[in-house]
Amino acid sequence: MKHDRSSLLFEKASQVIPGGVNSPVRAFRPVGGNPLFIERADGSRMYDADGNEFIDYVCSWGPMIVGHCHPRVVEAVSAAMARGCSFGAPTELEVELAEMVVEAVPSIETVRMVSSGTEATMSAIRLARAATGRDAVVKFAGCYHGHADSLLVKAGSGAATFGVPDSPGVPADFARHTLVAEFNDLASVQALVDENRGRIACVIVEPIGGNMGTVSPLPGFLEGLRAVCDREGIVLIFDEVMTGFRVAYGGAQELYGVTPDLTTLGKIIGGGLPVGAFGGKRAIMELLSPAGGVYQAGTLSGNPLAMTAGIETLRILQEDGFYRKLDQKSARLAEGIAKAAADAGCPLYSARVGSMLCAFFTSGEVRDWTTAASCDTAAYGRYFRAMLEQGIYLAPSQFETAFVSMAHSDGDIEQTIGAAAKAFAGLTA
Ligand code: HOZ
Repeated sequence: MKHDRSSLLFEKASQVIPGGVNSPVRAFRPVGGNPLFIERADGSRMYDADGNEFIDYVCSWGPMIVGHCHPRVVEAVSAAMARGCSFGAPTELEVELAEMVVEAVPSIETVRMVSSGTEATMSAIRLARAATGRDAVVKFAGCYHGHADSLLVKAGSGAATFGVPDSPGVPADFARHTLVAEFNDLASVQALVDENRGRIACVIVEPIGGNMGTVSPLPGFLEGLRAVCDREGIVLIFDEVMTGFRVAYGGAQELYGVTPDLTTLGKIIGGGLPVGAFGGKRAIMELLSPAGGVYQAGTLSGNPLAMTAGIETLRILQEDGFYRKLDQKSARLAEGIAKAAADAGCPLYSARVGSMLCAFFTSGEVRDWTTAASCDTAAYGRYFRAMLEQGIYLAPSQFETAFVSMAHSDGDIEQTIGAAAKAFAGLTA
């Protein structure tokens, strides 16, 4: 497979863009080689600048749940575009998407739109601090909540991949307000609460870890967080930027039946356009300006194109059996990959929640950052390259999630399992 044009573009990009990419996770450094430059996508497929075709399991890191360029989304956004891209004034579209979100997500009574997941988590934490009059934040090692200062502590995703879970540039004075617990370990949360009584504003968690690979919450973990927060007057924030409308229409909180005080959203609710949102209990949300004094703002918040893409995507998700069918496809894929690895004698832990998947290169169970970090990342790199050469586009890091979309056909899934079997055979040869 030729990558000449992508290589040339990367060389040019590196002259004018730091590291040649606009988000670190796009670089291929952890797996070797240069990033591919994408020209277009359609359904389950992406096409790069050299004309190579790939079955795409990155799905723009989650948003493309109905597949790329779904005709209904394209048509709706094109029509919205003709009416104007941005007004800096309210539109009916914002009300419509907000109503859909309030209806869908159990904990959300009111919601505010922003332009990215980072803005959503940053703003939710500010609200939690205002609501409690406390400063400290509890997060979990390996969870990633965007790149706001107080959240780049023991962070997952690119921060973990590139070995900077605690980013330079974050003042120690900010970082000292962030306390780190272990995912799936309630005792570690209780210990922090005991040591910091009356100081903790919020616990923020990805209810399904998606930025250290895919890590399920153990039974009782989310319920336990809810109980600790209730006991101590702490605001519980579910970061559902990745899981919202992904693992169920109402997100992980619907799937597990645990209700946070605040929820952050992004990715799918923008249908592939830049969107984030945060919402929750009315009493907390009403602290936001101009209803209250907590300031938060954005020129492109509630952008009409993004609202339109989100609304149309959510309408497609409401179709009968959508999540059941997506779950069946995803199960076939995860089971097929696990079997292929076992047949080849390749140690693999195949994790899946709904259409979120991860092939961890380890023989043990992955339940937190320590077990995720013990995976054989070099083996993942070899697997990634072998898959890419066979036309399968995976995330260029062990510590990310693969996403299945409704556009992935049975044929795509069979082709992917076949490619994985060859990749595993190559690894163990
Ligand atoms: N949460 C995504 C990756 N884990 C974000 C994509 C990015 O950082 O560019």
